[in-house]
Amino acid sequence: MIIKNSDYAVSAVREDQCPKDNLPEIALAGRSNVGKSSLINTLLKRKNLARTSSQPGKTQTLNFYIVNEEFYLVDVPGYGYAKVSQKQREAFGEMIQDYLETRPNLKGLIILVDARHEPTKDDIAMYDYAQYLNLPILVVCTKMDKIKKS
Ligand SMILES: Nc1nc2c(ncn2[C@@H]2O[C@H](COP(=O)(O)OP(=O)(O)OP(=O)(O)O)[C@@H](O)[C@H]2O)c(=O)[nH]1
Ligand SMILES: [Mg+2]
Repeated sequence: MIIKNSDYAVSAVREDQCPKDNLPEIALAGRSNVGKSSLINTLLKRKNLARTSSQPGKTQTLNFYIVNEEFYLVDVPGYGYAKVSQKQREAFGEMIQDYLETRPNLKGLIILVDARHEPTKDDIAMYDYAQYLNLPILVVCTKMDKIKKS
């Protein structure tokens, strides 16, 4: 696919804040710090469109990026980040669950896993959950460059 243009569109924490132009969406889910925002930048050939950080917990809202005026990539807050409070974790969980379960525009989910480790319990739960929701899933391994060639 040729990326002709891309732009930040909107951030949302509730369905009524999501885009209303009825374009298809592909969301990125995965552990905090696994590289979701970085992958959006790489795919769109943009350096800093999605904000990244070496500190986990950077992305805290559903961030919509419009691509070719045709579809959205949706950056989702990461899971498994120990430093957020239990209450905040529950709120994140609810927001993500709401989005994944009720958003008709959502056509597929990219699940990112850190190639250096076995999938975590949360990774497996996310995969099972996406399957249960009948969402087409693409698993992407990140941080391959950190693995020794041998
Ligand atoms: N070496 C290496 N570093 C990566 C890779 N992908 C991401 N990173 C780095 O990992 C850190 C986290 O990346 P982010 O893209 O912010 O991660 P995120 O999944 O969006 O994290 P949250 O927003 O906290 O959920 C940053 O320092 C990135 O530069 C990769 O494939 N290889
Ligand atoms: Mg992020």
